Amino acid sequence: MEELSQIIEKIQASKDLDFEDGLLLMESKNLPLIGALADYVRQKTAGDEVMFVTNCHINYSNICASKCRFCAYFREEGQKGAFTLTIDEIMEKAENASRMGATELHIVGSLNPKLPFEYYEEVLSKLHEKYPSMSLKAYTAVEIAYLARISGMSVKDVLSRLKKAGLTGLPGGGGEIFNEETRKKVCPDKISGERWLEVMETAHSLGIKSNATMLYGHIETHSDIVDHILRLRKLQEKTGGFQAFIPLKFHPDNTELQKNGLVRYGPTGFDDLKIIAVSRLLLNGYINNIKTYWVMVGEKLAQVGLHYGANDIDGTVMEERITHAAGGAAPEYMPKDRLIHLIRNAGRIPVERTSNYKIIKKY
Ligand code: V47
Repeated sequence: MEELSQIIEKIQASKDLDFEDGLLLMESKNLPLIGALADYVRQKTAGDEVMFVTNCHINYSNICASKCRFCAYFREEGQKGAFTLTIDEIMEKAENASRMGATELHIVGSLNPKLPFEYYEEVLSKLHEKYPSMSLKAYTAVEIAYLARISGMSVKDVLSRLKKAGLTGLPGGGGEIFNEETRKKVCPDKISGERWLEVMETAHSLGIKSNATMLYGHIETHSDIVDHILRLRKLQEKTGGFQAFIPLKFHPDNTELQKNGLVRYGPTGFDDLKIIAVSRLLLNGYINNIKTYWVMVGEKLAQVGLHYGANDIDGTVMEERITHAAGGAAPEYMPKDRLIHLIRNAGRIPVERTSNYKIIKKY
């Protein structure tokens, strides 16, 4: 308690926490206290409502030039299990999602050298034409930077054309960990953290909202975690375009990091709750929605996360593939009733939202 007394004072006075505060929190083992502080801040900023969305993930391809060492999902062209969906196949998946009541499609894939920019644009325009009220949260900042590179267009032009085709917002994937040295070790061929932030800044300047993520529990240090969250906070101060922060729990199975012996086990439950709580505390006043992502932490811990600073449980997530390829044990789909049950049992009010955080229904 003593070690965190200055932090408690800052929180009570609604002052921003700084890098040193973040490190102290990360190093502390006083999880109940950190959780209580985060819960206090969550109550003040987000109240007792817990958001969720009825959504479906569509992964259009797993053939990827990036070959990240934490990823068990990608395949090389011609390798067993490699696939690329045709636009008709994507439409079929969207039809199924629409029949199941989805209001958001989360569309991400890979850096597939065979797919031209026009494929990405047509996916959105066809979906938008057929399902005009469906939110299309599509393509990470990494995919957007790749599209700019292969098409010769600027990031701004890529985003403008995609917006015109029906893009609602960008998912937060590809953030991984911004620290340059660590990033080089876990995803050497991916764009830098600074480039990721630049793409997000351009999206926000065009009125395209986005989410932000951080992959934790691999080889990163506490300092990398605090640095990552504070870089996001700095950009948010400038643009206000991030809608939610989602800490992503690393799953090591079938990944290069595990095969090389660099990571043996993924994060523990203690780490999962600590990261949610520290994110809430560091982002207080900047990003108001913190997700506890049941697909990665499991439904039981996701529910507990609602008492450690989170106010959003993501969604029904039909067809999640990336975590499952790396040993994720959560189901691939969570019926809406079950999400509502989890939220209510945590003593909170379930609120169904759109992709862009408009309220659809309170339960
Ligand atoms: O960018 C890859 C991560 C991300 C592994 O914006 C892994 O609302 C754990 O970004 N273990 C994709 N994680 C998922 C993502 C996401 C999910 C839910 C909601 C939103 C949102 C975004 O998954 C990748 C990468 O960081 N990832 N491999 C792994 N082995």
